[in-house]
Parts: sequence; structure tokens; C-alpha cells
Amino acid sequence: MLLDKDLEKSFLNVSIRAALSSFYLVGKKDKNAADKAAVDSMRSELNKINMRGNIVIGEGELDDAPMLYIGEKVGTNNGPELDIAVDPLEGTNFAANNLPGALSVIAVSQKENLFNAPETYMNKISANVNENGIIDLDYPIKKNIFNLAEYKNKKPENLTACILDRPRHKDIIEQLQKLKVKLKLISDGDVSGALLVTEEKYGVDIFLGIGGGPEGVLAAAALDAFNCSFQGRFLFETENDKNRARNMGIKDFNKKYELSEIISGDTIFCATGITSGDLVSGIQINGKKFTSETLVTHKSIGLKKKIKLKLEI
Ligand code: VTB
Repeated sequence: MLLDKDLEKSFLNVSIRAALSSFYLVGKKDKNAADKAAVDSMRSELNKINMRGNIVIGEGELDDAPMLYIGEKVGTNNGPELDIAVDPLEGTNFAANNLPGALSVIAVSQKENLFNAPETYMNKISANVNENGIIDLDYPIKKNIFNLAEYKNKKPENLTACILDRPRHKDIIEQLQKLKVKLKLISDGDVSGALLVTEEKYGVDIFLGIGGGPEGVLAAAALDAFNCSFQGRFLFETENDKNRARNMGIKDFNKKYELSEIISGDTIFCATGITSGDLVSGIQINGKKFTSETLVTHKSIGLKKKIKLKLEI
């Protein structure tokens, strides 16, 4: 079974409405309020769709998140069985501080085709490469850069690497500097960071480093439609992390996940801009109408484009 065009329109609407709701809280210095607005709206729009939806990645576990928690059932309980991953507000700091890059993100697959990711860190790597063995999480940085340079027919100093600006990345950043690779250091928003490898115009050749696991799975859904490569390895630091992983059926805590193990089958991915960023423009309000821009991918029909819409508020 494939995901039909109507579902694509429905999820596009979900993503746009969540972005609009959050937009009203942009620059109000209140991350939680901006997040809650996106969550409430996303949940209420999801519940209008004819489907039996299961949240596999959401706001957290039931104890911590009253809405869009992992395992929550959404939709009219009538229609296809779908797995849904959401990040209603990716980049809460961006929204609270009115900075570029806040997004509403959703990814959908048929039941049991989307990895149920624990709320832990993930070591990730992505690039616009569709051959095995060019980039790999287990290669030293130098090997990844040299392989990618050869593959792209560029010199290492003409490659750009995107990475979250965190003390934990000090060593990787120093190695990249030694190789004279150009850096794009991002303060948050690694869904967008990982997706900047998809097209030359963004000027990013490789994304790497440790960020959120759920964000890794969301990015993987879009990277799959772009035929890019992605690998991720969860990092389970505490006993609590390990117990949660065990409960989710993860046996090998050190496993390196390939893209095909994270997402398979048909998928729809939507990322709507709340504030304008590298990937998409933010919401603009003009009287009773607003304009939104969404990156939409739909794997089975090869759709990967930005959709700009002017709609009634
Ligand atoms: C990233 C980024 C998010 O968390 O996953 C990051 O995409 C990782 O966590 O926007 P740390 O901030 O602890 O490094 C965010 O920055 C916030 O969820």
C-alpha cells in the first residue's frame, strides 16, 4: 500500500497549521508556550484525518507529555494504519528569541516502517551520496572528508561541514579545521542542518555530530526521498536510557543504523518554516491571509519540493 495524494495534502495542512499557531508566539521569550501552541494545533489537525495513526516519535513518553506522546493514537480511527513522527516546534530557542530556523516537522510512513526512536542523543552523519562506503560513522573524520572530496570531485578545503556548535564536538571541529574544511556551526536545529546536504545551493557537503535521536529519524525520512545517505547510532548514557531502549526492543546498544533500518516503504515528510531559515521561509501574515513555505517529500511519487501557499488564517 502506498500513501495517497490526499494524505500528502492532509499532512501538509497539519504542518502549516502548527507553524502558524507557533508563529504568534515568536519572539515572546517563552519556549514552552511556543511549543504548546504548535503541539495543540498539530494534534487537533491530526485528529481530523481519516487514519489510524500511531505517534512513534513525539513530545516524549506519556508521563512527561500529555499530548502527542509516544504511543498516542491519532486520527478518526478509520482508514490506513500509519506511523507518525512529529516535532511540532523544532528549534524552540529560535522561536522564543525570534531567530532564523524554527520549523514544524512531521514524517509519516505505513505502519511499522518508521523507527521508534528513544529520546536520547544520536551520533549522525549525512551527505548527498548514493553509494555505500563513501561516508561512514565508523571512519575517521579524515577518511570521510577525503572520500567525499574524491566523490564530489572537490578539494577538502572546498567542502563545508555542518555541525552543532557544542563543546562535545571540540575534537571533530579541530580535525575539520586541520583538514581546512569550511565549517557551518549551528546553535540548534539539526533536522534542518542534516537536510542542508540535499542540494548544492545550500552549500553544505556533509552533516555530522551528536544531536537528538528523534531529530535524526525525522531528517532520515526526508533524506531517503532525496536519495542521500544517512547513518545514526544512539548514545545510551544512563541506566535509565538503557532501560527505556530495552523496553522499545533495542538489544544492541552500539548498533549503527542504516537509513533503510530507520525508514522504509513510502513516506511523506513536511517541514514548514515558522521563522525564515536556510531551508524554508517563515510564516508571513497579510491581513486575513498568511503565506507559508513547506519542504514536502513523498517518496513513492518522487516528490521533493518546496510548496508556498497563501491561505486564510
Ligand atoms: C539538536 C537540535 C535541537 O537539541 O537535536 C539538539 O536539533 C541536541 O541537544 O533543535 P543539545 O541542545 O543538548 O545539544 C536541539 O537544539 C533542541 O531540541
